[in-house]
Amino acid sequence: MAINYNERIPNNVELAENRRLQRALEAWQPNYMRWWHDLGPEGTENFEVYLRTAISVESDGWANFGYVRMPDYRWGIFLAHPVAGRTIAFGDHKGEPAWQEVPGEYRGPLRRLIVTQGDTEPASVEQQRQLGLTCPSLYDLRNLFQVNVEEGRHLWAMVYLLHAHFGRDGRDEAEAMLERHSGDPDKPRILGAFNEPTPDWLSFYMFTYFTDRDGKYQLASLAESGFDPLARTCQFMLTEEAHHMFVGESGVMRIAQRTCEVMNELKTDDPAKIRAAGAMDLDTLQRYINFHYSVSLDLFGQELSTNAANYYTTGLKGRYHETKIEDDHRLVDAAFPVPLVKGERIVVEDQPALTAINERLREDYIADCERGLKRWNKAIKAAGIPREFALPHRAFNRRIGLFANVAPDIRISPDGRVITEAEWTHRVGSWLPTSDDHAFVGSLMRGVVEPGKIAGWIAPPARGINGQPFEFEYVKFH
Ligand code: BYC
Ligand code: FE
Ligand code: FE
Repeated sequence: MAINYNERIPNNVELAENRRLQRALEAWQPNYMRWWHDLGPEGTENFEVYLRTAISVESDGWANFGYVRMPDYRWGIFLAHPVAGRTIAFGDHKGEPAWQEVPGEYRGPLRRLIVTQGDTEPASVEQQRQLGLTCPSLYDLRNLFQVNVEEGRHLWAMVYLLHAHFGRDGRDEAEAMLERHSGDPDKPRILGAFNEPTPDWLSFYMFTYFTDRDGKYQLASLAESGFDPLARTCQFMLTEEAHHMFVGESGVMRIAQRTCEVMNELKTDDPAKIRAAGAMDLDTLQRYINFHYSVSLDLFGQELSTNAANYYTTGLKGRYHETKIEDDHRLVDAAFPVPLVKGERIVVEDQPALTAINERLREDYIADCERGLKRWNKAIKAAGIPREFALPHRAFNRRIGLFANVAPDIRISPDGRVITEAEWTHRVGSWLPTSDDHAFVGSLMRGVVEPGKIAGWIAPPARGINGQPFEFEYVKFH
């Protein structure tokens, strides 16, 4: 089960023993490389980057760091080890052996889940493709590229499942992954957040904090799947995801730290003065939090979803940490509290737990988001600044679900009040990033690529990568 890097497509699935599949994937590979060249990180063909590459799917399999020439990264197919005798943990098939092949009756919905998951991966690479040009330091540039190559690998993970288990339509879907593009008016990516631009590094850190975290929760739910190859694939993807969220959390933290430093130096909390000193004021950071959080909440789908109920009942997609939950894992008669708008107020009402599966996952996600906010607030407090970040109400700025179109002329404020469209229009500039915010943040974005140097709007990291100092030459240009 070791990863075989001697093959054209590195893998731990004994690809060489299935010539047909191997040939099909080898035929897809040049299309992937063309996509990476055209829509992957801009202008990086000759960069050597200090990257980690998996040498095994064991927990110490990440110990391998070294310089990799960007397009030579070895994208491959890595599944977590099978668990002998694994059974399905939930739904109508609870207790039956996990499926090694796609059950015919669930082929359509299973393919749809895999395609939706797969589509987000190259989308994020497309969204981030220009960021290398304006990196705040070599350390950050290296982290960006690490995230990018791993999102590319996540696409490989889903394409493998499509090729290996879905025949002709699987191959067609694999092609279509490279034909939809983020923000393309004719062929957009499937989910909303993946068509939003990621124009600056503040957006990038917010995206990796909030949107990659949706990835964590979706992957964890798919890692419970009764379809064993999907479960094992997602299990390994989760080990890569942890670093992406670390990049986001530490990135926002370092920006807030730098802002506090400037505020203390200048003894001011005036956003104009903070900006004039080349730092990002905390109000702007809060508006970015509001945007990225609300857009990421939409990724969990409708609060009440028959799709989600069916995925669960049929054993395709479970709950977060399904096997650690103590209930009957069928949920036929169970209820779950769901917030909804009643007149002037948001109230919480019990709904069938099966239809509320998406909302339950969103709830797990919200609790996880709070943890990082607490850590950011602790750092702000430690700097002596009397100010806290907060997550807006889950109903704020939603485009999917019960809060998306409550009624004409009705909106929800960040503190969860039902308000009129007029109040929204009047105040939205203090709630969501404005064009002025984007222009200001954009004006700070200049590439800093000398080892040991860093842009003025962000603090250096507490420690480097793999025990290396911050001054290490994380990227070599040729
Ligand atoms: N935008 O019944 P509903 C990641 C559609 S991120 C646009 O609630 P369901 C990553 C929905 O498709 C993780 N459309 O749907 C992060 C449905 O369409 P149809 C990605 C949306 O299926 C960073 C309709 O609305 N993985 O890995 O219960 C970097 C009704 O909705 C949206 C997954 O998402 C939206 N936001 O829930 C790189 C896992 N939301 O049927 C990577 C796989 C809903 O009416 N996907 N719609 O045509 C799923 O599990 C489900 O598809 C969803 C939606 C949870 C997304
Ligand atoms: Fe991913
Ligand atoms: Fe990710």
